[in-house]
Amino acid sequence: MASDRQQRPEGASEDWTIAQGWEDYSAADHAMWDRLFARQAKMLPGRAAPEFLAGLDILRLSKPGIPNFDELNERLMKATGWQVVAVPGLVPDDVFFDHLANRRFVSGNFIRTPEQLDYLQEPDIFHDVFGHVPLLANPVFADYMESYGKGGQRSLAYGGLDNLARLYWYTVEFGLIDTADGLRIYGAGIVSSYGESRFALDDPSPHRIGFDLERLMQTEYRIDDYQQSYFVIDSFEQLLDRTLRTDFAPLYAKLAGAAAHSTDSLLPEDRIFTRGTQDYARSRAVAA
Ligand code: HBI
Ligand code: FE
Repeated sequence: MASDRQQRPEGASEDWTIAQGWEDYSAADHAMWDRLFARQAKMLPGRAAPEFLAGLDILRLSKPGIPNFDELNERLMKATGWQVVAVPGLVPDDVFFDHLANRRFVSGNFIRTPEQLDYLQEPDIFHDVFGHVPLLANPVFADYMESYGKGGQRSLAYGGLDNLARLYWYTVEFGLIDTADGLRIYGAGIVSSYGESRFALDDPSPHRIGFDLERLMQTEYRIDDYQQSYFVIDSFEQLLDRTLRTDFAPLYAKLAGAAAHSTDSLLPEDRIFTRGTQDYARSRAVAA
């Protein structure tokens, strides 16, 4: 995690927020949103968690194109008391956690270009809003996100950020959920990605492992490619309950002395949904 504090851009407030500047989006920007939205919305039924699909409607506003945060926030506030605020890009960890702890989700205000259609380094408004907002309209997940923000603030004091960041990564960004109809995706990094929406569910390469908080907080992750392991929750209630009932301070102390598990490790105590071949990761390693 970056320890050197980033410089707050000129024009951004103390809390790093900026105006969305909805009037300034070009026709091409709005068309990019509509194109990405249509592509994902078509693919996600039968793949995404029912709670995510139910939340998608909150993004269908009075005008097509990139959602105007004023209108979106009116709906989101009614649903769960959350707000979306615009930021120029990645914000420092303490700023990020302060927003979450107060039920504000930060979103980049820019959208990717056609050259960046399937890969970009910093989260844009499509990832942040399409990926994250539908579940923020779900009361249980909304509480989980606030609780994560509060836990994030405490993790900075305990030196537990690296461990806690893995919880965010393997749930909020890349989580899978077990349903009566089979595994479904809910992580924002998956549902906002055309390629990973298929890979995470259908590809024989990655491991799919039952959620275990301590195990997951010891597991490294990849920021450069599809995940080699996904963790599967039973329900959002389980996720919220497990994190609310855990005293993280002693856990951080314990994990500080333990070696991390690699991205492709399987442990004897793992509840394995799929033992991955890791063929995809191997082919990429050879090509690199
Ligand atoms: N900033 N804009 C933005 N979006 C994030 O997801 C984000 C961030 N800053 C820090 C951060 N995430 C991390 O603290 C978490 O992923 C743990
Ligand atoms: Fe994200």
